[in-house]
Amino acid sequence: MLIEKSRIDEANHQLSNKHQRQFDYVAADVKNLDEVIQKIQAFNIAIPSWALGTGGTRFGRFSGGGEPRTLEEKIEDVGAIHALNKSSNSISLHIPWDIPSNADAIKAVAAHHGLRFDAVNSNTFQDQKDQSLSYKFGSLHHSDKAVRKQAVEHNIEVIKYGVELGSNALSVWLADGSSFPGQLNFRNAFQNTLESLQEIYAALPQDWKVWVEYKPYEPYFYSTTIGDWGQSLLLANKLGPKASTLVDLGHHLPNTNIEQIVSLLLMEGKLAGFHFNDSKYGDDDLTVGSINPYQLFLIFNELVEGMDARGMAHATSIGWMIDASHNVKDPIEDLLQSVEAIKIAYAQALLVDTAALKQAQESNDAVAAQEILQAAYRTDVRPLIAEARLREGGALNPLGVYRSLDVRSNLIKERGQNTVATGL
Ligand code: PSV
Ligand code: MN
Ligand code: MN
Repeated sequence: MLIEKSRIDEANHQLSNKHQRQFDYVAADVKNLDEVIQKIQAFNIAIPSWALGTGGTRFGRFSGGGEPRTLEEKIEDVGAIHALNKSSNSISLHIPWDIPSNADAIKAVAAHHGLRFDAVNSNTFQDQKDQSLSYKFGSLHHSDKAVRKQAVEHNIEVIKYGVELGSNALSVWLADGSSFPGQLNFRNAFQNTLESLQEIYAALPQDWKVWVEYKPYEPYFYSTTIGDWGQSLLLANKLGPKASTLVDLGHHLPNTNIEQIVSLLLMEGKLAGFHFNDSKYGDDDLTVGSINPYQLFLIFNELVEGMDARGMAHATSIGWMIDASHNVKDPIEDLLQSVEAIKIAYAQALLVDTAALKQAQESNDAVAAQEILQAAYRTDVRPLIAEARLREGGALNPLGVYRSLDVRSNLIKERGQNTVATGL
């Protein structure tokens, strides 16, 4: 264990009076206070295994030191995050970056930290050594049936690893696309993708799901075969009830109205879940809430309203995951910030006066609608989240405890300065 519970308790004790004052102030105006706190307590966000190392750029990579060298160490890092925030109770693996050589042993390490396995991710966007056919021109959409077969088999293998670990969803992101007009026949590429996904779908265990991620560009720059939510939804509808659309916030062209997309996917029962991150330009994978927290709040407002309308449990009906990684911050600190930002947006959305908003919408009162949304958005909900963490046994100030315990320096001593976690 990287973080002793007694150290968290000591730190909480020191902050206790200040917290109580701040909590009482905001709590006085919250209707259904206990229900709100309980919902925040139940809400967890999965951590991707590839976010625990410092991300590289096209131009270089600068290790922060003490990065996890093995899957066990990645799990240990997520365990530290969860011990502090009590909101990150699962890890999402990317195969083959994270091959579990002994599933039972890996499951035991995870259980020791109170963690389970979220969706497993396949990787057909890189060639692995010993791989016979190349993905240079795509994988599931490839013009060559043999390449498609290899990629389908990889996805089926990923499902097998997931089954052993107790996961129940396969997340598929394809880099498949083209960089020049004329390079690709769009319809053939789409049909090939559909057929390949149908083969993967047929291999899903009864209680499994497949989540189809979309992205408009990168690594190819003219077309992407699953480029937007329309293409993903088309595939998901053709595949069947186990298939749905995964929304990665960074996978939209600038200024796209993501909250509207989310609302309609939810209406159709086809919202698989999220890859949370933030961005200024494209798939920047920056810390959640660091650039556009209002957009995040508006997304959560649609989620809460749409889920309540359909009677869906917020915490468990869809997949909640971070997908962020960059080369500036300590990854554990970055992930603590991202989880906090997600919970802030969620808590603010829980405070929206839905009855008043509905009335404003029905009477076309745009001024009142804005006031209602922004009253919730401008509420400082941090004491509510801290209280929920406290009730779960976490830290009032996770980042503060992480820094005061010097966790990173200890990791560097144990693992070394020039460590490289597998991932991008
Ligand atoms: C692609 O940009 C992506 O968002 C997909 O989710 C991948 O699985 C992940 O990043 C890691 O490369
Ligand atoms: Mn993603
Ligand atoms: Mn991405």
